[in-house]
Amino acid sequence: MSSKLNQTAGRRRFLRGGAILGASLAAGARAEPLVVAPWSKTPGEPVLWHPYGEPSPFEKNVVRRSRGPAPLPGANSSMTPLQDLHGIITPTGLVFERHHAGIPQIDPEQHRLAVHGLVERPVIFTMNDLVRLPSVSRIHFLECSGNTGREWKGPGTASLQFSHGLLSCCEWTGVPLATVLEEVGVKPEGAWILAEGADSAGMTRSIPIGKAFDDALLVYAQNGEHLRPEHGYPLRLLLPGFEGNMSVKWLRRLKVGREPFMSREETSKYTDSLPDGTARQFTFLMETKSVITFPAPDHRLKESGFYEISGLAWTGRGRIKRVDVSTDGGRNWREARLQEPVLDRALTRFRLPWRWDGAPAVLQSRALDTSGFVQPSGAQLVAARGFESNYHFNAIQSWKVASDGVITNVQV
Ligand SMILES: Nc1nc2c(c(=O)[nH]1)N[C@H]1C(S)=C(S)[C@@H](COP(=O)(O)O)O[C@H]1N2
Ligand SMILES: [Mo]
Repeated sequence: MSSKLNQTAGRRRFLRGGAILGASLAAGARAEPLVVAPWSKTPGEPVLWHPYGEPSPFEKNVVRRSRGPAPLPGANSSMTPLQDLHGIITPTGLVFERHHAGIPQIDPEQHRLAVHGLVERPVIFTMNDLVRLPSVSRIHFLECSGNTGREWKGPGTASLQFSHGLLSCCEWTGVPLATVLEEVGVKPEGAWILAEGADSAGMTRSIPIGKAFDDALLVYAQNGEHLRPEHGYPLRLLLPGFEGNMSVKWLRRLKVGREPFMSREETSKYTDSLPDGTARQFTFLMETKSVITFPAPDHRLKESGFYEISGLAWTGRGRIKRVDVSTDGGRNWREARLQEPVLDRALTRFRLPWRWDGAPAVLQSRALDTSGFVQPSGAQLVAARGFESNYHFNAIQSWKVASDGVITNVQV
């Protein structure tokens, strides 16, 4: 289609939308003069009111939330309020946190990264040594593989923030790990790399050497500023599309070896129990997934009429190709509009106009990625994997809208 035709089609769609809106807007309109509010009559706050900018006080409920107190010192997570966000970038102050032993406060002058093992020239880098190397900035999602884990055993919590909030998407700036590996010279038998964090959890994961050379980043900045302490200041690993746990924060050591190192986080944890009693190990990829972020259980629809259904889709395999949305529990599907840019292993925003007639409805979204992978139904996922796992739950999510506008988490 030519761009001219595209514009015409877009305009026609818009007019149709306008017709839907018309009735409800007219009902609210008043033929009265516009009030001049107090804030229009006197100068406002000065510059540098907040030397580091903050949201409006009216947005004070848009915050990360945690399920409860830490079971062990510092071992906790907080969740991103996806229900209140727009576009694809997560504001840094709202990016979920997952720490196994709290947030270390690290002086960048004293921080070191050791690269050793099966290498020609073992090196200990300072932060200055690292940041002077050629850098890149890329936009990628990061999802904890435990995200949505409570859905394995039936409908989990009635909140998008708590069901899907271990998810973020940021612009990351850092040095390709490949550059550092070329500096130290990986020996031919080097096949895996152990990544270790400087927190007291001593988090360690084994990374296949192919991923390390392909697109792994040694990240020092997030959304344009230096990493925040809770996200790994001054240095973290980022493995695009892989489970969040492997993106080791407060990175202090990389050791090249022949085989995986079989650390705690890849044996007793972060493996997926199967119905036959065995477990899947090294399930790195985050698979195709999507969720409707408006409307969600964290909202309530006050009246029938026009709404724009909106949500997020992502895949560790590449780009999102299509998202279908159902408003009747999966009987009929309509293709949603994907908002540009649709980036490689980044969150993709989708939108679909909807007129709610006030009757009960079940909203669902289903993503398809460029590799041809379709997001499974809950039944398909459980048939393949059983329900003993805590990780990698990526099934279609259903939100039920009741006639009073209350929204709940259901499985259909
Ligand atoms: N050193 C270290 N790295 C870590 C963790 C940790 O506890 N210690 N948590 C991991 C887990 S489980 C996840 S999901 C991501 C979360 O990154 P974020 O807190 O920046 O969102 O960091 C990973 N990297
Ligand atoms: Mo995680």
